[in-house]
Amino acid sequence: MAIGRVVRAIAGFYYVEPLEGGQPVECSIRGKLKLTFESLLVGDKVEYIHQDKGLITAILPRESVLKRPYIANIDCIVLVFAHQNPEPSDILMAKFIVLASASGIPHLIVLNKSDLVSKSKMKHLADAYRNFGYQVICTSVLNNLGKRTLKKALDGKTAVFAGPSGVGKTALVNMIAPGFALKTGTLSEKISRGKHTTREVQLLKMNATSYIADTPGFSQIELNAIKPEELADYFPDFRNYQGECKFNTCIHFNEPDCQIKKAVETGQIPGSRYQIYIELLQEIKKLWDNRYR
Ligand SMILES: Nc1nc2c(ncn2[C@@H]2O[C@H](COP(=O)(O)OP(=O)(O)OP(=O)(O)O)[C@@H](O)[C@H]2O)c(=O)[nH]1
Ligand SMILES: [Mg+2]
Ligand SMILES: [Zn+2]
Repeated sequence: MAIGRVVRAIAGFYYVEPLEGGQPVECSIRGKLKLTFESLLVGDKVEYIHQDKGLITAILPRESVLKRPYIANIDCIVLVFAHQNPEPSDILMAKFIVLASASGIPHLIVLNKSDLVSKSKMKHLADAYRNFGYQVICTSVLNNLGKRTLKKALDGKTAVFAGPSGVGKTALVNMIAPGFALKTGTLSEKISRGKHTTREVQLLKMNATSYIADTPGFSQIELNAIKPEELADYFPDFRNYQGECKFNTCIHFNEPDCQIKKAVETGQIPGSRYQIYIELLQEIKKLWDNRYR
């Protein structure tokens, strides 16, 4: 009996990398086990036997599950966006960040393709998100900007790279771990082929204690797991004003005596930031209204 980690899952086969390192073993799942669990995910730690064939005999308890990308036992979400090509959208970024916050898993923001914008533009975007309370690392695969900082941030962790297609998630993995030589694709290739370059979630072992998962990009984000009254909790820059509103059920929308709205009026919270909150709130409200109609 050995213990390993699922690093890939393809068509009912699971590639299990021994915890102590070495080549992944192609495994199937013991029939009896199949009846007792919903799904086996990349990232899961398992017991397996490897005789002539590999067979997974038990799944170790999960520490965490991320729904999108679907992966287990992650302790850091790296939200990757590009300074340009594709242009970053505040709304899309906010949605990614809200989902990551709601998962309870620590997360940080990487702003890639820094070489495509001026230094001041790069700093402007990064500082905006830093001021909201997020950790931000600017990177460029072209000139290795941020390489050391990113490596250090991920050391000893199992991190997943998530973000829209074409922002350079795979290119960043290659920058940190050139040995894997993963396939990247230009934006125009992605558009003309209508598909993403990375097609599956794959966990890569960096060293004895660090893993990185590369994942396919996505930009359709449904916030249906978020309740309207929870949303403000995922805006760390709102935290100072929360709990001070007249109604303790305040969602900072139409209510009177709202401290968040007051902070917007006095300029402590930028109006543009509040607008993003409202846009997300309305989307979530619509989802909930449809659900309970
Ligand atoms: N100028 C510049 N181009 C970059 C940088 N990083 C990645 N690219 C390019 O951006 C394109 C997309 O990179 P990928 O790594 O395939 O993007 P991805 O996020 O993995 O995309 P999916 O796998 O489709 O989700 C490629 O042509 C890369 O060469 C960067 O820092 N600067
Ligand atoms: Mg990719
Ligand atoms: Zn309020």
